[in-house]
Amino acid sequence: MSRLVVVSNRIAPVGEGGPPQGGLAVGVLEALREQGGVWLGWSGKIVETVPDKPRFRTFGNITVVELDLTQAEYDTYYLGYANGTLWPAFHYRLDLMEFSRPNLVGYQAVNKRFAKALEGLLRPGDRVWVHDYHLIPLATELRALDIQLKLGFFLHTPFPAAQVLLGVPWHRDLVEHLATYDVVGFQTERDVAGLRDYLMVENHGTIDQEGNGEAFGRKFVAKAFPISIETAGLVRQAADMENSPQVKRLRAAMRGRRLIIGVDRLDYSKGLVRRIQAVERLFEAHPQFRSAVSFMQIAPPTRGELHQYRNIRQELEQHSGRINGKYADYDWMPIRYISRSYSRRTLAGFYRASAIGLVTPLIDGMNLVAKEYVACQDPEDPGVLVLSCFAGAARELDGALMVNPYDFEAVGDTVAGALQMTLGERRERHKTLMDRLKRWDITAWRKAFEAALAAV
Ligand code: ADQ
Repeated sequence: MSRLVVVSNRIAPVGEGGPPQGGLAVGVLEALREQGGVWLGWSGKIVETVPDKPRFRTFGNITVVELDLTQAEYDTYYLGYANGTLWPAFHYRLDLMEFSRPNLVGYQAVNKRFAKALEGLLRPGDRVWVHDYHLIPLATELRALDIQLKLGFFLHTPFPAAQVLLGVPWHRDLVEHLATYDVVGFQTERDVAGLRDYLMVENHGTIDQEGNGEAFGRKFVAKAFPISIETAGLVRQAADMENSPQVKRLRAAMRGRRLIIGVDRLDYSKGLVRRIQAVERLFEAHPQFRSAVSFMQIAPPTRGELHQYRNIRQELEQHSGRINGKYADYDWMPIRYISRSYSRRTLAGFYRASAIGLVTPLIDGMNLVAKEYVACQDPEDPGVLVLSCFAGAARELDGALMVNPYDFEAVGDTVAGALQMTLGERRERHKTLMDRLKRWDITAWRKAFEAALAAV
């Protein structure tokens, strides 16, 4: 059987009893265990000089290959280009995008080094599956080494509209790299359309309605494969956590009040300030909910070295402080803003204990929190998902209450409506959502991608 070779910036802990893992890790590990294979990525370590050879570890039929980065590589490839140029641009924030030639050079050099490390590991018949914006040029580097294996790529972020992509210097190279893969997977049709429009506007090629692409003299397949969650596992975990000490403590702290929950990485794409303003609107325009509900936002910091991330926390603290100052009572706190992280198990219990899941990114590739919130509900008494129409997940989760996150007043009013929804409607919506998540879980996602790669 041919092996699967997965390449991503970071590798999830494999077989070492590490922290419980999220959707992608579960899906990828399941595929690797079934077929045997290799997972290559950055170790997370920064070293003075990189060793001549990558480190190998073997767990049954899976080989994990770890590469270290130098400080300069981390600064240019990871912080500079991947997270300082591509992440903001792909999330429609050209105003936050920074670009420098040394960062681009560093990004290309690390991709070249990843390709070199792979070269010695690949065997005839292997299928290579590359993940995310850190590694877009990898196909070009592998082809330059005369590797003729099937190469697939999956983009976890949105792919922006043509007008936005045109703002990224060297955009043509990026798209040419993408077209070098055999299969380019996106989260939604919106993202496929972004690539299609760009190729048309710039006169580089076409993608037909079936996803067959032709550009820069190459043929490829570009399709939507919406990532999902390990639905069955989460359903069990949330039920198991119902009577856990953590959930009991949370319920005791709520003292019979209902909970609205938000869970995100602290990122400007997640719409956190407007979300807090929506909660302010809820308490302002719907006073019956004062003292009756609280909003808990869990948002541990990420990418703290980048200045674009430094002010978000402060801004959130200011808004929460102001709203708490305005509405709090001696026995009630309207907003709890928590910047530590919790295990996936604990989060599953917290989701189940929450009447509303408030997921309002300004734009998001998919947003797995939305799907996880739904899977963790008690089907007999489910909570309501309030979801941004700009999350990739909105395309599938039509049982949610859809909102425009920029209209925070409407979001606040929608939350008020959700808090008053009848049990019958909540059950009906939850059933619609669960039908989708049971049919299309993480296994279905990765099998669809693998089938597309096998078919080329
Ligand atoms: P993220 O931007 O990290 O992922 P998201 O999909 O919401 O966004 O979360 C990924 C995982 O991290 C989920 O399993 C979630 O539970 C977990 N997570 C998020 N916030 C957390 C927190 N505060 N504490 C603990 N765990 C937390 C990127 C893209 C998304 C896309 C995913 C997967 O930006 O659009 O859905 O990849 O493709």
